[in-house]
Amino acid sequence: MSARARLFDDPVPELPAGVRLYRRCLNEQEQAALLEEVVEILRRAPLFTPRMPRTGRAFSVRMSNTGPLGWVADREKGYRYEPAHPETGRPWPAMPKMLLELWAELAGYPAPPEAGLINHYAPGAKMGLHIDIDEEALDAPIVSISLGCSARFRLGGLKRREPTISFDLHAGDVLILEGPSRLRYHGIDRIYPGTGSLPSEIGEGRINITLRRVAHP
Ligand code: MD3
Ligand code: FE
Repeated sequence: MSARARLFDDPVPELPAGVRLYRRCLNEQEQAALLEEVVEILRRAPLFTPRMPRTGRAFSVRMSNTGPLGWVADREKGYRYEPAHPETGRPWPAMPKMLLELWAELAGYPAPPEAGLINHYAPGAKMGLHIDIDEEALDAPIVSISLGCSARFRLGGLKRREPTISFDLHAGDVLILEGPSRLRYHGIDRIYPGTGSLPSEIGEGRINITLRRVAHP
């Protein structure tokens, strides 16, 4: 099988309740339009390197945010949401209309997302198994959009040691985590270099945007 065929035909295991995967939810044109918005956001709110609380160890993923709140992480104050960029001190750029529309269409939640966390994976970057628990509104889903290179995604249980399933996420895929799956462990094992493209302003690799409701409406 060719690399292209494999990219489109790779199997997805049966997904647990509360996990919805929309393969190629965004077509090429929509991906390009969204990436233009991301370029503009990153011009005003450059990617920063988050650090682990206490140890100060750097993430290999670099991040920025869009919307009234953004997820940040540093040695001193740990993981939290802030209204401004940690380095520029400026408010995060407004959430693009297309992201608000995507949330309204798919999330089934009575309030808009407050944070759009933008993760950039250069080749070699990964994200260890973790849970997303810094939001007060844990009743809201997380909507994740993948752009650029494909990546190996791992989804576990509610405890770190439970078995995991793995599948690939490709450009244009939208993954929704809700209800019983909202607190599952998950991570990105690796990206597949050369499987997708990002604008030159961003460089090689993968972008993931997660839309999050932080406060109870
Ligand atoms: C499963 N991002 O930003 S998105 C994150 O591809 C994060 O950059 C990964 O994990 C990425 O926190 C994965 C898919 C995702 C997001 C949230 C989840 C999967 C999830 C929450 C619960 C279970
Ligand atoms: Fe996460």
